[in-house]
Amino acid sequence: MRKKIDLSADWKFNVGKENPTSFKINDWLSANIPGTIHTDLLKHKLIDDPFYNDNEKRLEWICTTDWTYKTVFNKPKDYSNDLPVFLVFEGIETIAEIFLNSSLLGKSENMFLKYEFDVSSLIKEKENILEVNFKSPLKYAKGLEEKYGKLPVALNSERVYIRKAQYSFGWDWGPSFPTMGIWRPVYLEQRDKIFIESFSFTTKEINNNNAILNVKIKLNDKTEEELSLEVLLVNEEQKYEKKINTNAVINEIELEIKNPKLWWPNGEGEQNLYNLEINLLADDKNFDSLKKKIGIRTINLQLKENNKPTFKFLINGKQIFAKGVNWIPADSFLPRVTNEKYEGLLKLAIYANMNFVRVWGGGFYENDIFYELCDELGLLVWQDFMFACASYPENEEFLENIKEEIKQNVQRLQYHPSLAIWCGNNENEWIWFQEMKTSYKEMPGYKIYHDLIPKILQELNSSSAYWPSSPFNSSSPFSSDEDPNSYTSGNRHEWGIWSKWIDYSEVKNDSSLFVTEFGFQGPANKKTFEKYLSEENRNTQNKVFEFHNKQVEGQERIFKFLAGNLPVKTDWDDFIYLAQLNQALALKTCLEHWRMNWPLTNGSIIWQINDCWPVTSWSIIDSELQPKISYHFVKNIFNRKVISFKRSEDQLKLTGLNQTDNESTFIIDLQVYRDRTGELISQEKIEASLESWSKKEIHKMNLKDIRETDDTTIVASLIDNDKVLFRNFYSEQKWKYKILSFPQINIKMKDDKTISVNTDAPAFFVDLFHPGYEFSERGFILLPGEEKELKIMTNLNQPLIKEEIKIFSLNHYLRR
Ligand code: BMA
Repeated sequence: MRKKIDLSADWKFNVGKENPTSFKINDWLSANIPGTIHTDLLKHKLIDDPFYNDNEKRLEWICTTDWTYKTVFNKPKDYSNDLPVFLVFEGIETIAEIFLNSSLLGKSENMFLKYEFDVSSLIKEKENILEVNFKSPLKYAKGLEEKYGKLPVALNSERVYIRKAQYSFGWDWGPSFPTMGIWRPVYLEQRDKIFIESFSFTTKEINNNNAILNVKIKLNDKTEEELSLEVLLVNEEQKYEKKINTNAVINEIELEIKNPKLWWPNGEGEQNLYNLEINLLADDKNFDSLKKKIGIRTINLQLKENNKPTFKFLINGKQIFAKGVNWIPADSFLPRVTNEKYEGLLKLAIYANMNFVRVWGGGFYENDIFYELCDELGLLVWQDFMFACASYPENEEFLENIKEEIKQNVQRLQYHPSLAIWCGNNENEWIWFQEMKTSYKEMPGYKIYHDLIPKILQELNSSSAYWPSSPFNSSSPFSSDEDPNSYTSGNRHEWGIWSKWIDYSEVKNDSSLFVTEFGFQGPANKKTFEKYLSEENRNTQNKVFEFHNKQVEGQERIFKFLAGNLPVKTDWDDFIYLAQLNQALALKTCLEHWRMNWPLTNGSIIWQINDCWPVTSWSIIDSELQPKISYHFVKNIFNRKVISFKRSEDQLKLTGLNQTDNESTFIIDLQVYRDRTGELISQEKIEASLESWSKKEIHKMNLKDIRETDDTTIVASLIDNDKVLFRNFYSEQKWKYKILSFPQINIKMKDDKTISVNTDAPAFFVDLFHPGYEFSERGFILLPGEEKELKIMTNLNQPLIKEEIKIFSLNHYLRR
């Protein structure tokens, strides 16, 4: 059996050999492992908070300096002298030499690799000195760029020469902190002479309530003696086992399961998991064992339907509409991301009716906890390999390095039921095609995604789909279109809107088959910014505030689109509310268009769910884990049943979409309001029956019949069990031109967990702000006669005083 001893205690750090600054530490200082140099310096108050104001500017020296980490440990007493001892680093960021008792064990050159050293001949009983000497990643990458030549790369160019999370060099939403450190656990491990080196698990097929499963087990070596391998699969009700005798290195075991409990993504069924246990036995001795949670499910990416291109996922043979988000690293300093933070963010995705999350290629292969949570919660994972927005080197050394990276990470993640698709990279082909105006086949790095990765995936028995890049167009047989970001086939990134300065209303012309990126910026929440910006910087055209938006002309776009749609106000609180509201309206408009464009469109994945620091970005949840207004709009439009208005000539049509497995009666309360007076002009109740997975026109209105349409807002509520399940609206006039009546909004304290609100006139996009408390909904439409309950989301020991709540609504800015 394995004996694992954690080595994260008692580390110290100091400046390393090369130090271009005058910075000195007299005594070795305590370090946190896993950790980074930045967080260790911060812990000792040797630097100011890197996220505060523009402190980033003054911290570059940290990454041009070398650093040394060391610890002293004793050999574990119960380790046998007859078996090897391994020293395992699950992650080193990035360029380092590792010494044990002054002997060089090896070098690390890839942050995405696990490094393992046989230290049997070097380890002493007592006082082993382990030292890790970090070299500047910037100098390393620059050195290789000088040697091999500059490649066409977006953002910092030398980053492509180092296997380190690419966002750490700075991105259009993230600061540049290319940090160093032992960023994942380090431990000693002793194993028996024969052990399980790796395994894979796949669902080969499911038919007639029978599942055929395949487990592949690789041992580290072959043996003379006969061993047996036992595979157990257990859930609360079922238990399956199979045992084989073996002395081979590679072993394959097939299991047939009757009436399996299938794993489904969120909204489609339960997330049934089984405990998989593999035991390697000889007579009565257990040499090694492994335990994982697996799920039984098949995943297919369908690219063709009725001889036309499509892009849709079938889970256990059943279609889904992919509703999801792009995920970026949850901090600039990865070891700080707690399990609670992962859980908080992913649960928010589920709460917003999502079923998909894309791990974007400029970050890192996420921690195990991320995929375990996705399995448990039902979030399908689109997993990029870690290459983004660039051409990549193709020299032998580089290719060898990434081969091991691909192998290790595929082996680590392959078995998760949530893992739906592997993707070669983010935007490399598309950027090449746009910038170089030639075929992406000429792009340096091409063979990584079109040859090397697919081969390794096949060798390693991965059952998930593979797609070379996002976006990518498989062109033939449907067309000879060479643009990787095309409507003709494959998936798309919609960045005309926002990045190319096009307004979100133009989404109506987008006929993407599947959208893996689109987005719209909004500022972080007021409390979040106020924690990281000193008072004099809380101003919409302040340099330090703009420094917390990393896109070139990001802030300019916010103002342009605000001016196009909503009133422009530059006072701090007003600006944050209105800019967040505009982001919310933008995402709602786009998502609604693609949902209603089903079955041509089969998925829309928002750029981006989270942030790695306090910033104005495309995220829908800020770095303090506080949802922006957009988050609530997304949650609403990702409902499985929606209703949508569309104007065609003089008619206004209301269409229903039922993406549930049951036929459903849509009960709709349709109310027409006069804007200036807030008067209810008409109210109708509409009922329609919609088959499972169908869409149909429910109601038609003649616009000519509505007088003064420019002074009118129509609100349609989908009623379920006497509650509003979903609400939508139509306004002929742009919001910015409207004049709205001023509502009297009242807040009542219900109990210590709930408040309620009501109004005497229609109130649009109500948001309640309290300096201490958060509420369960933001940006909602409140109609007269309604009593809307909101949950208090924060646990504070002091009572909530309702007079401290500031009420925002669009009516406040558009009053007569
Ligand atoms: C796409 C992404 C990211 C980027 C985002 C916003 O290009 O893949 O690289 O952050 O758009 O510009």
